[in-house]
Amino acid sequence: MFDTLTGKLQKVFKDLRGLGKISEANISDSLREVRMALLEADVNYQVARDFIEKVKAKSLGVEVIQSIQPGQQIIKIIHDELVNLLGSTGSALVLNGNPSSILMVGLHGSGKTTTCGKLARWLKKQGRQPLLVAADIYRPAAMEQLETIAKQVEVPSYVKKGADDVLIIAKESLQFANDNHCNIILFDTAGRLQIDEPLVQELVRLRDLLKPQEILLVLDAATGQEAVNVAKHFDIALNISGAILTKLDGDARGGAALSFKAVTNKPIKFVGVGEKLEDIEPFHPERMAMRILGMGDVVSLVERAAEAVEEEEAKKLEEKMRKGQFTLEDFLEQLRQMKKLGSLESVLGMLPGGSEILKQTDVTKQEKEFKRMEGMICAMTTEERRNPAILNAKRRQRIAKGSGVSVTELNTMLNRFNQMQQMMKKFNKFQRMMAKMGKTPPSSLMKK
Ligand SMILES: Nc1nc2c(ncn2[C@@H]2O[C@H](COP(=O)(O)OP(=O)(O)O)[C@@H](O)[C@H]2O)c(=O)[nH]1
Ligand SMILES: [Mg+2]
Repeated sequence: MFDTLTGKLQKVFKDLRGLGKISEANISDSLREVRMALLEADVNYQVARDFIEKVKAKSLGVEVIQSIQPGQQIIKIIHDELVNLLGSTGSALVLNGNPSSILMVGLHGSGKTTTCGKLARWLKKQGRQPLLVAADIYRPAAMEQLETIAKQVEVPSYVKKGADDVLIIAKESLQFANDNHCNIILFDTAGRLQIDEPLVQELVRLRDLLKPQEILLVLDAATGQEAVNVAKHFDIALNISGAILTKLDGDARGGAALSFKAVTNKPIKFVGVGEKLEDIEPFHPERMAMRILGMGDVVSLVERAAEAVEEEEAKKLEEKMRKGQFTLEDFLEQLRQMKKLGSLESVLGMLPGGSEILKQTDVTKQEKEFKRMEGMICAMTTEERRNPAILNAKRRQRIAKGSGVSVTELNTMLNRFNQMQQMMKKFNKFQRMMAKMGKTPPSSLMKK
């Protein structure tokens, strides 16, 4: 479904993902590509333009969440706007009549008759008693088709071959429904190759007689934007209650699905995803957006981070970081080498699960080592401390002697020191992050 669109968007997202900063300049290329992808998917021009404008405005005004990359936030914004475009929330059928009636309308070949059968099957599974009514009097074959489908899905049908007035069929079917305890009547109406006045007149008369709870326009999604033009006409003529998009399993590019709501302001209620009678699904904008983007992971990541920040529960985020990237072991590894932080015991004691680790660690031995390290560093000149690269063999011998250790031990310490510097870089980043979140940086907590 919408493979080409998904492929194009994913390519854009690859570039966006690593984006470190959002500015009009550095997102405009990506947004242009998103717009091109939408247009190629046959999305209505105006709809695509509005979409990009909204995404742009939101992206530039976005509040930066520290723990995720700005580019990922833009992907989330695109997702949210896509959900809006598709209709925000799912729309259920309104079936509060006794019986309820559903008028299925649409052009020839859009999938009306098939969809009537699918919907009847679906409603039956929901515990309803549907009745299928053949209200296409112009094509005897259409009546037979509906009759066959009704048998396949095991629901009753009202088919009156040779009838020449849909209003009579409609009235009689109401009686039939009553006699057979059916509480939802699905009318399979006639189509045309193009919407025309006689068709509209007939549908209007049917509508006025039945006062249906739903007038569902069956639209072939493969016809792209053209489907939206058709929808506009049907909506003006009949005031439809929603649409069922068919053939989304085929080479539909997405244009119809993505433009329908924006153009008609009516919801898509179901989608047809195959020729078989079980191939129908209630339409969920959220799920459809996820499918189109193929980016569920990023979206939920941003959602989770945004939630945490929204709640201003920096503590939670902190814990998350510790649980996630920042394992206690990593941290401990650093702490072991960071003499300046204070007593190992006090530091570990402050960490979740730290007391457990304390039990397993030979703190005294560690602290002793810290002391020796301290001694070695003290035996260095300021210049040597600032720039260990100048430590040649002669200097090393002097320092080892001065601090009472072997040269090997000094060398080991220097190697460790090197590693420690790398670690410290990481740790500083952590501290800065904590400070930004309004938490006391660990170093000031830890200094006693
Ligand atoms: N692949 C696919 N084919 C469908 C779908 N819905 C309907 N069709 C096919 O579209 C053709 C026309 O369907 P039909 O119900 O007779 O259209 P109608 O003229 O509007 O009543 C048939 O061959 C159906 O099998 C769908 O969701 N997916
Ligand atoms: Mg038909």
